[in-house]
Amino acid sequence: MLSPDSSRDVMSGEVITLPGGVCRYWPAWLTVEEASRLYQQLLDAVSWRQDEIRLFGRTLPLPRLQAWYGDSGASYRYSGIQLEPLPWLPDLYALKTRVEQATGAEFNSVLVNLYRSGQDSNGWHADDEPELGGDPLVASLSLGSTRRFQLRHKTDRSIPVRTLNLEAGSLLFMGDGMQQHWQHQIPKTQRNISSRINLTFRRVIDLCQ
Ligand SMILES: O=C(O)CCC(=O)C(=O)O
Ligand SMILES: [Mn+2]
Repeated sequence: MLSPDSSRDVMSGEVITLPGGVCRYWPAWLTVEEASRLYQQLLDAVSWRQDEIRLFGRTLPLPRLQAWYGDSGASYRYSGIQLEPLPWLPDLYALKTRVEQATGAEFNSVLVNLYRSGQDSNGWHADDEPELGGDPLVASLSLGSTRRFQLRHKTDRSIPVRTLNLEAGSLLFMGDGMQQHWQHQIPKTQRNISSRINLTFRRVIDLCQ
């Protein structure tokens, strides 16, 4: 059942209109077979790294593994972690092209996350670093275990939190206003689940231009 502020169209996905932002969502963007093949291939092929973050004066391991791929020069820094792009893997580049066709946006990089279990997570944040420009567009493709993805307004806490269960093969496009006005997270879960891979395609703008 779609809520009154959403509409569905095969090409443009389900449009989720929020105060100050808009998303488009394709729950089964890849077939089950394709999603499971890509999950296995990426699990093996991606150069996973365990980064650390400094929080309240302590250094802690990031609660997930990650990797950054993209065009040369598409460097990205968040939470004090500097990411230099690895050259595109063929699977990642092919997905980037398809995601661009579906969303109409252009991307030059992808952050790949590996949530090893329900204890891995991604806290409330927006993808609003300066190198992503004024109103970043981000496309998120999920593989492996289903995880809860939540959205909350940055300032108006009277607006209810929105939750989407991102299944393998789903594509979520966070469009205009979403990084300016909303935050998102993947909370931990006590459920005994296996791992999940998430790809967020992004466009790094050359700040030196
Ligand atoms: O795993 C997800 O669905 C979201 C990942 C994310 O928001 C990020 O890496 O910035
Ligand atoms: Mn994010």
